[in-house]
Amino acid sequence: MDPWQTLPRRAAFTCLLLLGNLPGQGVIDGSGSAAAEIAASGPTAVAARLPVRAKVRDTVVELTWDPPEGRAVTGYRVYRAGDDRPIHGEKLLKTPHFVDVGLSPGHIYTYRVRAVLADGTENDEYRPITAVAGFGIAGDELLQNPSNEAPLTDGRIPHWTEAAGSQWTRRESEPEPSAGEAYFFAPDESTAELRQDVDVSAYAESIAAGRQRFVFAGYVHSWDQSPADTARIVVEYRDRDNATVLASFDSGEIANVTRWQRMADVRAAPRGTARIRVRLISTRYNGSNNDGYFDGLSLRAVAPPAG
Ligand SMILES: [Ca+2]
Ligand SMILES: [Ca+2]
Repeated sequence: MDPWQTLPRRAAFTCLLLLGNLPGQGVIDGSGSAAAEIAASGPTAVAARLPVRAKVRDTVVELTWDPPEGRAVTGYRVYRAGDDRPIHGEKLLKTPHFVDVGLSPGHIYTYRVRAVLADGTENDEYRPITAVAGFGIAGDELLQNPSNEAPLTDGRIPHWTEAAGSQWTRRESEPEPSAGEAYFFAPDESTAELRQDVDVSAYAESIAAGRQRFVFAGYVHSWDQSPADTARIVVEYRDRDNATVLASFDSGEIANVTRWQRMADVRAAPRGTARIRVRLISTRYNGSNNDGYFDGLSLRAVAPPAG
């Protein structure tokens, strides 16, 4: 029997990997072990998940998928990320097809498809798909720790570099996060900057051809005071030597004291782009705290529309 099948679902296990030499096969220098926490989450954890296809137009995304094999399906539901209710209301979709309309060009939409089985449960076998209306299908998230959800490491935010200020941290309330449990915040600095460089050399060929787009999105918020502190995001497309900025998006200083304000940028990477730097800059104009906040960041490559 496949040993993985015997693990209870939705439970965590410690997996111990032992390295050593087999008799007569001295290929490993020494021996050792490593432990890692893994989670058992049923067959989908080990089987390839089913694809969802998308055609992307300016204000419309058309989704299609195949029924799961060997299962009786009574219908389907399609969700947008962050929504608890299906886009199409309570009525099940009877065919593996859905058209989402009235979208905003340049906005990012992530869809989750669920097959509803005969017993009424939802089958989570389909891979989520992310589309940028008007541009195409977006790839995997390229930023590490993009929403500041990872625990601090030695008091620092993992995967981000403090370019100015040394107290960047996770803030969890007042205001509530835009996404998840926490957001980016530099408490006591007058000017603070946090940055992350993303290596995009994997896209060198399409960048050289001038046809590789990337989409950036993020949210900013400020504390309600006057004048208010500001949040600014700069996204720089930099060359191989990391010396020249070939193109950039600059939100300018934003002081939105009432809600998380979304900003987004879709652009073709200039030829020669080798990395993309995301810079979070907060500036204090009032009080002791620097209250420019950042959350829900995203940087993804965009594949051209299919068909
Ligand atoms: Ca967050
Ligand atoms: Ca302040």
